[in-house]
Amino acid sequence: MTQRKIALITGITGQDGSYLSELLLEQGYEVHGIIRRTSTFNTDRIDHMYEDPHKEGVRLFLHYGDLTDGTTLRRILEEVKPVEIYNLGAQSHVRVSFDSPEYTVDAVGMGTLRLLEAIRDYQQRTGIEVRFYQAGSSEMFGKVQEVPQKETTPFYPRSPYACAKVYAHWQTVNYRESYGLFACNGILFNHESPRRGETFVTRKITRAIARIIAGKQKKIYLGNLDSKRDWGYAKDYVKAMWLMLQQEEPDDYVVATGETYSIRQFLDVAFNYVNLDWHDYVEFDERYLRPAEVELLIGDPTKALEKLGWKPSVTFEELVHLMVEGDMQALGLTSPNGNGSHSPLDMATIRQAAGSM
Ligand code: NDP
Ligand code: GDR
Repeated sequence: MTQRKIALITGITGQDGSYLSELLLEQGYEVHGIIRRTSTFNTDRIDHMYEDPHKEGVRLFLHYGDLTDGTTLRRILEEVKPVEIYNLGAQSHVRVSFDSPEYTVDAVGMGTLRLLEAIRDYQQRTGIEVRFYQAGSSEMFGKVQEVPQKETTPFYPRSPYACAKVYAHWQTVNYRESYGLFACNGILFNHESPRRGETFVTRKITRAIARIIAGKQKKIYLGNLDSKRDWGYAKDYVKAMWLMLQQEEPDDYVVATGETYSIRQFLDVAFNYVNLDWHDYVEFDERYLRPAEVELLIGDPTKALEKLGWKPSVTFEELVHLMVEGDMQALGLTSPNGNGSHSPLDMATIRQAAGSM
């Protein structure tokens, strides 16, 4: 009998953590996640997978911890004995990282180092070989140096968040080269879904559309509409994370669609879908501008396509529609185009994508 694989995920309550947990559970893994203690529940996105740990056959377990608390990370490793670790935990909002730079760098940069150090000791002491995934970001490319951006494109981070991710990236490379750790950096471009955090621009827009239709909101206030992003579907992207850890050799990979669109274009597709004109609803608020902006991101995923056999399954238009439908459904609304029937994605797909929003 082969032994069940044990995976540990930091950031399990986030967008990616929830989709990755679903994927790993489907693959037969035992999944352990680190959650932060909060005064209100923060497990909405994973509640649909969670079962009472006293029941037999349960394969999803949660542990209190924090990337700023190295002692707890070490204790969790000892208890859980994982063979794959996915480091998704982060203060992941770029704008917020300008307001809270020290905390962001502590969680994102130092947090990764704490985890890598804990893994080094744990691996040495137990002899268990660990595979490590680091959630790197296209934000590391920052100011445009090359188009499209690929694994060899120089980094030019433009926020405390991005600087911390660059630090975490190089520490991960360093642990691979210094200690032979099976460590991979995914350099993931923006990926979205109905489970995307409500303050990221895509979800902010699709949620506002549903609320406008429901009469709960009149306007939406946004910042820079000219920046361009390479937007993919989160569920596709967590598959790439898993694939990286199934290869013979550890490596770093760009994960992207190879297409880029501005915030204006996102607004066009999202509002057109419900037959509204965004110019009637969108207002400018300088609060949402960043001290330094990343103007253009477009990734070259050739390496992931060729080596991992990965490819995106959802087009930009489909992604936007999926998100609008998700938010409409959450408010009990149906698309004015007839319950989304003209959508290229059927309602079962939308329901499954949304899971717990
Ligand atoms: P989310 O913001 O949705 O989730 C972040 C997760 O990290 C949450 O579970 C959050 O917990 C947890 N977290 C926050 N601070 C800490 C901390 N100090 N210690 C432990 N856990 C913490 O992010 P995504 O799911 O979108 O992204 C996952 C990872 O991928 C992040 O590292 C992000 O920076 C990176 N990334 C994301 C991209 C994207 O487009 N989504 C693109 C490239 C990289 P809580 O729920 O309690 O807040
Ligand atoms: P990003 O995502 O910074 O790319 O980071 P976000 O959706 O926050 O911003 C994308 C672009 O939209 C512009 N923008 C606004 N952004 C927000 N959040 N709110 C607004 O009101 C608004 N108006 C305009 C921004 O200026 C920006 O140009 C995301 C995060 O998930 C990171 O953790 C991840 O590493 C990167 O994607 C890849």
